[in-house]
Amino acid sequence: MTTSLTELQRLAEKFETAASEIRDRASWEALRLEWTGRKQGLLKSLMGRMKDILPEERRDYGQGVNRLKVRVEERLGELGQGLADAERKAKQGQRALDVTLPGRRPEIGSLHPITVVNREIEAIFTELGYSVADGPEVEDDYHNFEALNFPPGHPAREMQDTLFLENGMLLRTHTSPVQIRTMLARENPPIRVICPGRVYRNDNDLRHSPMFHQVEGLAVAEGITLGDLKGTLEAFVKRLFSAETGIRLRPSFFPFTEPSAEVDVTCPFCAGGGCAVCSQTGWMEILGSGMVDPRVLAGCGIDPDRYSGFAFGLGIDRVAMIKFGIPNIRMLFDNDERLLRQVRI
Ligand code: 2NM
Repeated sequence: MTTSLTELQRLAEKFETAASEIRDRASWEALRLEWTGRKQGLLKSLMGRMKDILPEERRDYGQGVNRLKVRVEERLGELGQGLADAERKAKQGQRALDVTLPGRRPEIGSLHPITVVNREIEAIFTELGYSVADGPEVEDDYHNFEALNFPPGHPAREMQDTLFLENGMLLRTHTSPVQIRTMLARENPPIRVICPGRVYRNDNDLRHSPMFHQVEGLAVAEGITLGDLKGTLEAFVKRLFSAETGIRLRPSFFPFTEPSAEVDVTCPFCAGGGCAVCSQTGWMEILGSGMVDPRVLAGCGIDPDRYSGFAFGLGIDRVAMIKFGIPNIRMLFDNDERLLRQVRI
């Protein structure tokens, strides 16, 4: 045998050894490139040597290179197929569904304390025959102040309390404008409505958040008295806190009610005995209320000589803090899951 044929023989054996050692895609790819690479592949350069071979040996040499090429391609194909099969099997193994494993329990969310209290309040008043209304959070001066009998220079209208927008509108400072809109829209009393929602004030410290939640209630009909207000609020707080809860009314002032009263409830923590939460007074202030001022009724097209009404308002956030023992209003708006997890209904 000539040198070049011996050389081919030696290379073929080298290939077989290398091929038998292939275990993974990377070494297979390296071997494939080494042998069949279009530019630098061994087979290519063996072909290129043809012109240096003695003319009488060319035929044998050519055939030898060709046989080697066929063998290399066949073996690489075989190995490649084997690797692909193994890869597919491994993937299927990963995806396999083990039906004997226990199911994954879905994470159950909880309602925000404000939502819980809001729903409770809506349920109580719906049972008492009230409907629930809502309205815009961006309001105008008329619905937020003027219709509620705020005089032009009233301090509550000032910048330090109200958040004004650049277009002359404002963020409602209470939900009373919804009650005004309700009175304006209805043909005639009786009206019984509560208006829960977000309200805004230019206040931001440990006890105040610039956005908070209110519910206001309104009842207008013939012959409504302060006694109706008192009985309604008493029934309400007994449902909201407990049957033992009592109320007391203290004279107060609001531009939109006359007379007006602050409403205290017996402290839900000490049942009126006095504790740290109620500063030893036995009472907690939670509501503002009063008989709707005749000027407000008249402004909404309701004859104050025929109809009277009471109204009240309370902060939902404050009630949620009391009911769930939340010490800081900020905790209501931090979205810390640890707080949300503790509120279970
Ligand atoms: C309160 C306290 C007292 C109130 C009055 C009205 C309306 F529109 F009828 F005049 N709505 N809400 C009212 C009365 C609200 O919140 C502390």
